[in-house]
Amino acid sequence: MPDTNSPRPVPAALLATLRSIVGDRGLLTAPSDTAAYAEDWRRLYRGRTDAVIRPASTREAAEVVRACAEAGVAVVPQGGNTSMVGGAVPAEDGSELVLSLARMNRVRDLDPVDLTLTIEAGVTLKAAQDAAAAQGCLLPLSIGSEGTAQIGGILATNAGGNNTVRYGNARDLVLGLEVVLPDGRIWNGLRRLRKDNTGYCLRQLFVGAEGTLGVITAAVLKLFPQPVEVEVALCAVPSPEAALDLFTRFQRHDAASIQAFEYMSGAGMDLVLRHIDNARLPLAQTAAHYALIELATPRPQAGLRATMESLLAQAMEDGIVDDAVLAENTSQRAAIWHLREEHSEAQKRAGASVKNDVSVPVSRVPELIRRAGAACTALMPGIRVVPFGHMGDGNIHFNLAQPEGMDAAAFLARDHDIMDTVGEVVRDLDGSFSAEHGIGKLKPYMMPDWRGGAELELMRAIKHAVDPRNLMNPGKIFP
Ligand code: 2HG
Ligand code: ZN
Repeated sequence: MPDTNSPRPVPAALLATLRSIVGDRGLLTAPSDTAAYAEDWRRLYRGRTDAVIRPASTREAAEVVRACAEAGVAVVPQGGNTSMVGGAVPAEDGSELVLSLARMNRVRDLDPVDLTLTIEAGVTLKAAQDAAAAQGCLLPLSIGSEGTAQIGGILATNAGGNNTVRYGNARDLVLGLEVVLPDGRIWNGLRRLRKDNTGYCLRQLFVGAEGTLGVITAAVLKLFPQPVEVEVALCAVPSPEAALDLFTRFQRHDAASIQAFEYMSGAGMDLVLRHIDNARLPLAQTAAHYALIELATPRPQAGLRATMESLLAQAMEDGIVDDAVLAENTSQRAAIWHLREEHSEAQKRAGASVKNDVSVPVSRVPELIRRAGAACTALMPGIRVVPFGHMGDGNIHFNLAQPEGMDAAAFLARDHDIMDTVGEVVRDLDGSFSAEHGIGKLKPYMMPDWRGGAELELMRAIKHAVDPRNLMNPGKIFP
């Protein structure tokens, strides 16, 4: 076994070549500058790297990848470094270089007739949404880390988020891609066609590949008309079953207007109210379960307010909603979403947590919440069960916070036990062990069990065909 702690420095000649390609501004080598790129947001992994390379153009990125390939040095593509599974951290031995796309942050084109946005990988999701909104369009991808996460990383990891229930995942929004291949060639697939049926769909190979097949440098994304009516409600509900019933009622009434349908547990909301500044519950009292509903439409006078009010009034009469509040304006909408979006940060501040980004068929979400909760409590009495997430698409973040007072390291040492306990229930419900966060460095060990046989063999064959020397983001996805 190689000693992962003994350093394997990158050849000085390669660093000189890279500097000649990207210039001084494009190469960070001081440990104080590179450290933040070598550690993940959750602080599960701390790697080491001799340099962070920051190309300013596709041509520079391609030359960088070619130079690294010729030197046999592996590259870790990195966007906003917001991975929940350590998908963008370099190895501990310092043998890999980080390729940051942050300086490739231009909007190349926005066409409001074609409803397409051609954009470079380093643009943050928030900046991309704003660019679309400035032209009366909607880029319907929304995740908690959108101010930091970048388009390249979002596509490489096939991010999901809050609007999947209506618009699908990141891969459903991609029409075209530009990719630097592991040998430094550029594949320009930046086509903005709604129909293009020409053999294997290569762009979908790179979406969700987590940077193991190449570096996404630009993309063409689908846009939609900007909604003119938006309604957001926060509901206290008596049970996960009631939340599901509520979702079904909205779906039957007008599925096309559901922009998001999120579930939160009382435990998660309590952590947000305790740890997050400006978090205030706009309901009379706390509850054991909550649902957040967002309806939106580009149709004028669609009457979404009336829809929301009448469905919620009926739901209260039927006992599936205990209390509800409707946002009156944009800032109230943002305040309600703040309670949901700060769940990850609140859990981080509350101590160690083990995350299970899982999905099951939507109809089985309540059973997942109950059974996995009971199983985790049986495994570790006092464990704090904090499920929340995208109920409308079946993706629940079945997160567990350490028991109060327990040593964080002792809790984290049990992470596989906890993940396997949740995994057993998920498997029984025909679900997936990774719904939207991907595999990264955290979950490769689960791949043989969940995706073994022909599926994993095919993935390995593709990896070998595209990156035979394993120089693109090694150590991710594959065990
Ligand atoms: C979310 O939905 C993110 O907020 C993060 O996917 C979930 O912290 C998590 O587990
Ligand atoms: Zn999520």
